[in-house]
Amino acid sequence: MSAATLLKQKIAAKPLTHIIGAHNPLSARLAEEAGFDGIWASGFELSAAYGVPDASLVSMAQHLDMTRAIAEAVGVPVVADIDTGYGNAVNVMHAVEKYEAAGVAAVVIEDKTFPKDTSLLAGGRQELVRVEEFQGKIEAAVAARRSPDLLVIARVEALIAGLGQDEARMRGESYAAAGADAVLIHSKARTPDEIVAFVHAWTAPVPLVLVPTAYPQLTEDDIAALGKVKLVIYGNHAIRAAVTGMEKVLRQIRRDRGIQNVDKEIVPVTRIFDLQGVPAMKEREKRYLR
Ligand code: SPV
Ligand code: MG
Repeated sequence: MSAATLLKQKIAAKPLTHIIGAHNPLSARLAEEAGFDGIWASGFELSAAYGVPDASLVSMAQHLDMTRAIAEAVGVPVVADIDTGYGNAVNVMHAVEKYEAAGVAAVVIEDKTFPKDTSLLAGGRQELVRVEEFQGKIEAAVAARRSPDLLVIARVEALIAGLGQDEARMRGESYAAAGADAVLIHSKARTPDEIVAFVHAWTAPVPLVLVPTAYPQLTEDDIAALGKVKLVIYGNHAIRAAVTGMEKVLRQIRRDRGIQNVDKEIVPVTRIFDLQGVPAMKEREKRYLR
């Protein structure tokens, strides 16, 4: 079964499907092992991994390569964060063709101008494209997919841009009318009120997607109870966890002037061997090396 069909079936079968951001195959494997339904090939995480702002500086080729490597490394479906689609509707079609061929189950396209600025940055430069232009991008994405199961998710940034509930709802409805399979409504409010109000007012016949980074109080049970939301994305917790872990251990090595105390704090090298697939390689050696 294709990744797209798998994700579509999961979303249909479960009250709420949960995916989490990864920035490489290793972090994606950890997410799969932890029991997440899928992987968010996050632009923010990959930008951070490259040490650059999440502002359309990482190229499509870089993100596509990493997304393909992630999709190859895990059995759970991958949802690609393709930002603004790397340009206009023609760029979107090219991107959808390439990401679908890379094995993703869904693409998320946001209604910001290219180059974008990241959504959660205080005072970020948040400019949206015209509604008609973005409808054209959604229609282009739908036309470009080979499988009807590849989900095209339209991301509304109107609340992020401070344009209010009416603008956000109008945009979401317009994108659903243009053929989006789901609408991601993003918010940087520190409490869930803004998102809860949006969800309550939502009447279009497509499900919603939430990214509760800024309002972590809203649990999966809370989200499921809202109805209408079928997918939750945890945007950047893997890269933040990685920084937390690395900072602690690297600083301790400098403090201790040696690695004598950190071994008990970190996984053994054998754990990394397992995550790399060394046991499977050894099986191959046994069978074929002569
Ligand atoms: C990402 O993880 O790249 C996202 C989510 O798009 S956010 O960073 O909140 O915009
Ligand atoms: Mg992103």
